[in-house]
Amino acid sequence: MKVDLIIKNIKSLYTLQGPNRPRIKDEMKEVGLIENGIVAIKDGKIAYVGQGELPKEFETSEDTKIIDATGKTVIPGLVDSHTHLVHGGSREHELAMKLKGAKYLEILEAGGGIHSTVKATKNASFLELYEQAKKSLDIMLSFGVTTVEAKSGYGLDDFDTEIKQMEVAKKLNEDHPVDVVSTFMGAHAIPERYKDDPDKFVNAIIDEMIPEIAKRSLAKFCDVFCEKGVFDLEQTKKILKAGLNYGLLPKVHADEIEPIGGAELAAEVGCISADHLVAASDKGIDMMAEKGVIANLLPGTSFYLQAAKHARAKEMIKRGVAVSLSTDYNPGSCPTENMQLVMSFASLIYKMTPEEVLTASTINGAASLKLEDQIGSIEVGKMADLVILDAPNFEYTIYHFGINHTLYVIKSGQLVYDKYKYMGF
Ligand code: IZC
Ligand code: ZN
Repeated sequence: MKVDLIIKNIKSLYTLQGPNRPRIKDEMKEVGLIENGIVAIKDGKIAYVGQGELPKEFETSEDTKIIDATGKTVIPGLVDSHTHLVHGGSREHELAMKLKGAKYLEILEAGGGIHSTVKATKNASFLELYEQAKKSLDIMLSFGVTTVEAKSGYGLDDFDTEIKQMEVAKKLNEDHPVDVVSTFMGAHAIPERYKDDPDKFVNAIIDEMIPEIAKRSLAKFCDVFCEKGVFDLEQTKKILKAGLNYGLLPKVHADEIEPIGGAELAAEVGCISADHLVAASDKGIDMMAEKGVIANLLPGTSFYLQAAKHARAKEMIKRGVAVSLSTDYNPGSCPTENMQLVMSFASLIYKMTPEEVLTASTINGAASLKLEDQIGSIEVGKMADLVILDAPNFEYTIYHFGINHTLYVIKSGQLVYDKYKYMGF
């Protein structure tokens, strides 16, 4: 077999080899480390993974590219499975309010926060939204992210803007090397004109928006901001069940700020993931473990909100919940595309081991997007998405925090990021 690309002499190759399902408990520590590793790629897929030299049956030609990874680390492409990628404007004007003690939900209640981004997104053209999101996607790629989830939710009752956001995500998925998976999140805030009758907005989402989005195949998932003062448990359940009826898989922003039973609801509905979970109860965690709901945790957000509490990641892992990690990149509560920083936070704040962090950011992230059979590990037949890090081992990248360790990114077998080329020398 002739191969297209070989990465050889890899000091630390983390394959994440194992079952194509979310990894739980001690499985999260099993990262399939190979020292002096080698990977061969053909037609965008992994053709060989091993140690030392390539076996004889694999041949090279003049066209075969060879990357010498002496002293370097190779990991699967990172999966950022919770972002609000496509949006207009930014919210730095809210920083002064926050520093004076204004809380996220207070700013939202006063008509700022999400509502401010709704205005900016409505006023932005398709091209402006595309350019802004592309810039973020480029940054994410530079940090080693090869698959990203993108939520709508800055149109709310302005359905055209919701559609515009999802069309931008679709176009970026076509044009950009990073894969973009789309989520419909019309239920992100209660629009001003529905303030006195939020159920009317819930009905509009269920009766008008969800069927149309399903018809146009604009989203894989449906998500709701289930939070005190936003969407309650009943409304959330109704929306997620309606989405399921149209083939949209459920996800939920659960127990981010107030413990209102979001984790329990996620288990009851059978969500693929419940996200945030800062205030999740023991009962909710146990129910999630029982139903196989992934806890998609976002430590960058609780850090940025300067929250008093953080998600109890280690307790969740102990109780058998599969944990994934994401940036939550959004203009309000976590304006960063830096997945590597989030991974350091997960270790330093949650006390997750580097191995658990790596599992959470690769195969478990893939499972949060229902893509675990295609991406998330470096195994024969899987998509050739991998990152070459300028570090002797993965642990080093957690320890040396806040910087970008990426040297090269390979997406579907193509070299799509080269640190030194990117810098122009
Ligand atoms: O724009 O504030 N938490 N939704 C729920 C967000 C953060 C995004 C935002
Ligand atoms: Zn979010």
